[in-house]
Amino acid sequence: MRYLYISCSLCMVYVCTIYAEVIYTNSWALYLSGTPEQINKIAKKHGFHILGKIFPDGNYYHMEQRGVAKQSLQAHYLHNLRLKMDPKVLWFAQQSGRSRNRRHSFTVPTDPFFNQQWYLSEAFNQNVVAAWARGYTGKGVVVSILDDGLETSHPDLAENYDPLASYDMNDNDPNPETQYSLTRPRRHGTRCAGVVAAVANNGVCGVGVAHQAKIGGVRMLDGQVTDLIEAMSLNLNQKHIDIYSASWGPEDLGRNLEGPNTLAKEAFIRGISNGRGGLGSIYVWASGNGGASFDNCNCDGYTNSIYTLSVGSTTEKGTLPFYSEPCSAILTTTYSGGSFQHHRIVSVFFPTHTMLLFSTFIYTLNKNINATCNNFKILLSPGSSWATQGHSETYPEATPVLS
Ligand SMILES: [Ca+2]
Ligand SMILES: [Ca+2]
Ligand SMILES: [Ca+2]
Repeated sequence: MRYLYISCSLCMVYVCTIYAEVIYTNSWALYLSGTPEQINKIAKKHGFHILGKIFPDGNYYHMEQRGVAKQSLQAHYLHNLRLKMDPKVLWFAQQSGRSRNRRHSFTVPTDPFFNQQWYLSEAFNQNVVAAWARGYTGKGVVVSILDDGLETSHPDLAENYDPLASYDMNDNDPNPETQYSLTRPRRHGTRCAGVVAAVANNGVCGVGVAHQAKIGGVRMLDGQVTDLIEAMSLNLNQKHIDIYSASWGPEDLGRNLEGPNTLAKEAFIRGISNGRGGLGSIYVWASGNGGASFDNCNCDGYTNSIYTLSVGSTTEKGTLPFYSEPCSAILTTTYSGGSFQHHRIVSVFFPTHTMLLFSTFIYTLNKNINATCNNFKILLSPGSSWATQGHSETYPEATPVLS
C-alpha cells in the first residue's frame, strides 16, 4: 500500500494506491539543515529520538518515533504531514519493509576440468548441479579424509583446508602434509579430498561435489598402522569434524576375515555417541577393492560395522567395476571409474576412486545439521526417503552461498 500526496492551497489529501502489502516501521530517515543543537531541537519538536547519522558525513539522520507502532500497514499521516510542513526538514522518508529475495546467482563452474567431470553432469542423475543451484554446496560442513596425508597447500584445496580437521598420526604432529616418494606415490588422500572439496571457479583443475565444505586430512596410512592410530584418527576433534572418510581396511585378498580391534571399536562407539555434540560422527567407508580376488566386504569388519556407512561403486554404464566388492553391508552406490573402457573420476591429481556419495551426506547436513547417523542409514535404505523420517519431502532453498 502506498500513499500518493497531492498538495492543494488549503490542505493535503492523499490517495491510497494499492500495489502490494507494505509494512511501515517507526523509523524515519531525514535530511536536515542546521547545527547539531538545531538538529536536536527539530527532533525534539517532532517527538523523534535520534539514533545517529546514516552516513558518517553529511546530514542524513536515522530517527525513531517511539510513540508509533513498530509495524503498521499505513504510513503515519500526522507525523509525515508535520515533517513536510517544516522548512528545516529538507527530505524525509518513513521506512518501510521491502521484499527482497535471496539470489544464489548460480553459474556453472568455469574450472578447466569441469567438463570432464561427467559424473557431475545432469545426464547421470545425481542432481549435483541442481543441488548447487539451490545453495547446497557443503558450506558449514567439515570433512576429514583418513588416509596417507594431504597436500594442504594444493591450489585447488588450500582455500578449503581446515587444520582443525587434520593431524599427522604417523609423525605425531599437527601437519598432515603428504610425504612424497618416488617408490610409493602417496596421493590418495589428496585425490579423495579433491573429489569432495576442490574449490570452484578458481581456474584450477575441477570442482568438488561439496566445494564449499571444509576439508582436512589425517595422515595415518603412511607408516605402521596400529589399533591406537586407527582409534585416534576415528576420534580426532570429534566436536568439530562432521564426516570422517575412510577408503581402507583389511587387505582385499579374498581370504581375510578381519575388523577393528579393541581401541578402534571403542573409538567407533565413542564417535557415534559423542561426536558432533552427541548427534554422532558420520563414518563413510569404501566397500573395498578386492573384487578381482573375489573378496567380499561382508568379511571386512569396518565396512560391515553398524557404525559405518558403506559405499559401493558403479561404472558410468551402471555396471560393477572389476575391483568392486559386493556385499549386504553396502548401503548405497555411486559412480566411479571402471576398466580402461570407462571414464574415470577427475580429481586434483589423476583419475581417482570415487567419493561422490559425499554429495548426499554433505547436502543432507546442509539441510539439517542435526541429522544423525541413523538418519543417514534410513535415508540410504531402499524405499526410504527423508519424509519417512518425519521431515518435509521438499528441499527448501538453502542459505545463499554462491557468489
Ligand atoms: Ca607432518
Ligand atoms: Ca577448481
Ligand atoms: Ca575387502
